Amino acid sequence: MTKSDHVALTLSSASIAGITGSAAGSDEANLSRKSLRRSWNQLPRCQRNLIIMGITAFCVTLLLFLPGDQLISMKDVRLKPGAAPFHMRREDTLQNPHHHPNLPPEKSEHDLAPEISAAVASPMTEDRLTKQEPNDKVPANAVYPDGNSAENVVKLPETAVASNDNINGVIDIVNNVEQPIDREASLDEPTDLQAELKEAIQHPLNLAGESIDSHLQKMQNQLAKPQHFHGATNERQTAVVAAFKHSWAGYKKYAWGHDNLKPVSQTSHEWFGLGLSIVDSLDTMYIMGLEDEFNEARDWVRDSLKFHTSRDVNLFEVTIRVLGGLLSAYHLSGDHMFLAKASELGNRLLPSFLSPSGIPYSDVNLGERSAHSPKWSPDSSTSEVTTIQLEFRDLSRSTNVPIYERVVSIVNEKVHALDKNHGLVPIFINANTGTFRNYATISLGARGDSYYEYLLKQWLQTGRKDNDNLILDYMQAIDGVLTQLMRRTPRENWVYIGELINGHDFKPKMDHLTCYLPGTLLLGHQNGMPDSHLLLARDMMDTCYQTYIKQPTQLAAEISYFALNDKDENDIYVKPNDAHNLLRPEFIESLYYFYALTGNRTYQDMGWTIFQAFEKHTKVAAGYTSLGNVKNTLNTRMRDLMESFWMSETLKYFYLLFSDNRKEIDLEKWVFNSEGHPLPVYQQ
Ligand code: DMJ
Repeated sequence: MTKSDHVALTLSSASIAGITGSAAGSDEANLSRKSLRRSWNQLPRCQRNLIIMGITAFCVTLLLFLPGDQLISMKDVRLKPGAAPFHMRREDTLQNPHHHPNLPPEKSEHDLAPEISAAVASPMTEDRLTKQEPNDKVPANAVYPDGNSAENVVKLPETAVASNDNINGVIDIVNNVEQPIDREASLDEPTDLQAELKEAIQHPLNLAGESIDSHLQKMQNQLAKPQHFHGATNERQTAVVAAFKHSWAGYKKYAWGHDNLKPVSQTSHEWFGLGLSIVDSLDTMYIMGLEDEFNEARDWVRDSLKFHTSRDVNLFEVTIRVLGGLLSAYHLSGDHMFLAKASELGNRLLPSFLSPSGIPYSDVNLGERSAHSPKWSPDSSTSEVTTIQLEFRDLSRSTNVPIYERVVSIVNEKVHALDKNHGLVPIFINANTGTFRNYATISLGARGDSYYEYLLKQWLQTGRKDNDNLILDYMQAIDGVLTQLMRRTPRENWVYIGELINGHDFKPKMDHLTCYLPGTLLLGHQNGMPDSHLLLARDMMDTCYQTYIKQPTQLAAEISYFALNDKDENDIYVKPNDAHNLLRPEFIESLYYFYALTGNRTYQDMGWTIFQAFEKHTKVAAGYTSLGNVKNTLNTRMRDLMESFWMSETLKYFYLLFSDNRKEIDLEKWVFNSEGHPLPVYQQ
């Protein structure tokens, strides 16, 4: 018997037994098998070849007639070359991490130890999280490595990932992969999308072919209902409300209708000419129960907020501050005037998406309705093009007009398909070519930060879908943070996140902006992300707090550096040019998440220390000012600017951090955009 005969016999036997399913019939089966084989062998070779070709042709025809979605689902399970640590097992791709809020059910606490192999103990004391139920599963001595093996650090679900080639192919064919609102629309030709875009741009006062007002009128019973807040309930909250009122009074007196207040010179500062401080503060006032202030701001928005001036604005900044501010005010107050304004603004921002690649241009002229790359560079910032999705999606969901969500979903897919460094992205991307800039820095600070934030938050906003690229990219990125960017200082073991200059040279520098990460990591962990995320979150909280309390003013500098070895005098230090403080919110935001998700009041106390430092060093007669130097209490060099995020974010997060009700904003139902504006979570 030849080798091929043996194979044929074995296969045939198995299949016949399978079909008959009966041991009693095995003799009969043997006979018929033998006679079949004999007849087959008696056929001339050319006839046998013809039969084989016929069967092959039949199979190919069958494949061609399979429904399209079956073919795509077959594509999904193809390997992505070199995509470790993802390994292929189809059944694992169906596992939603949300269903496993801590460890997978089959794992005990003991099993955690090898998974987060031994390294240096965290300086974070365990009692910080002791009151929190879900986090209690983490052993008190749990540590995680700062070595170089991704697999040892984070166990991602073993997952099938479509290859970049596949994804590009799908995009080319259907123009848009992710279309949660209207799957039919995703099958449009690219020209239909362009036509729809142009229609919205040409008629900014329309929604879906009719006036915004009549469109919203028809949606009456789908519009948001007002939310109720009680106002301050304790001394700390009352102090924050007083700080807000002081800021607002100065702004009102010296800068009303302008973007920002210059509280030292008592003048105004213009950036986009959109009354940024008013729009950015609406939801803070609503949450704080400041009814009079909210109403005067509301009237200004209704009567004076105009978008038709010919002026370049930054797509990202206007999206997170103005579009996000209007949408949040709408969802909290139920006043659809805010939604109408948001719709007009959304239409006027759309020209940014008329780039050859679909990656938006950074600058858009709201009046002329045209867009372009920044004057100083051909590239957009990566964090900017990936931090507009929550807002545009919410606009689509709120108005039932899909175009806004469609354009930002295309950005998601394009960025997803690009090659990354262990899930980490370069900080510049070109809107014409749709590719990252070669050798650009990798950073969790400026120009990179909220790319990672919005991966998680978009996934939360859309109902935490199984096997979603957003959450897979997020997990891979945090794996990259752990293996490529995280280090500890030599003496005090402070954990920090450095940068990769040119994409590979490690620099021990961390922007204050990066201090948003611990809060985001904890939010992710609460929603099923691995325990290594929690451990990093806790260690980073410690470090970020140190960047405040190590300074004589107890205020953090814009940028901190970390010792690489014993030769550096201090483990954490600040260079003279980086010693400014812009009243930024990121660390307060993280404190808020830690309190809201654990109930541990230690975080409130940490926040109170910092709040008092702001009161002491940044408060002036007309508001609160940024500082030029946090390193010397006698020479803080006031910089004379109160950015809108002070009232939008910093004071809002302080207020919520000090709340007696840690669920004053329920994080199961709301997701904060990058400017601190809560937007509703959708079920899908
Ligand atoms: C804010 O405008 C937003 O938080 C943004 O994402 C980052 N920078 C500022 C606050 O620092």
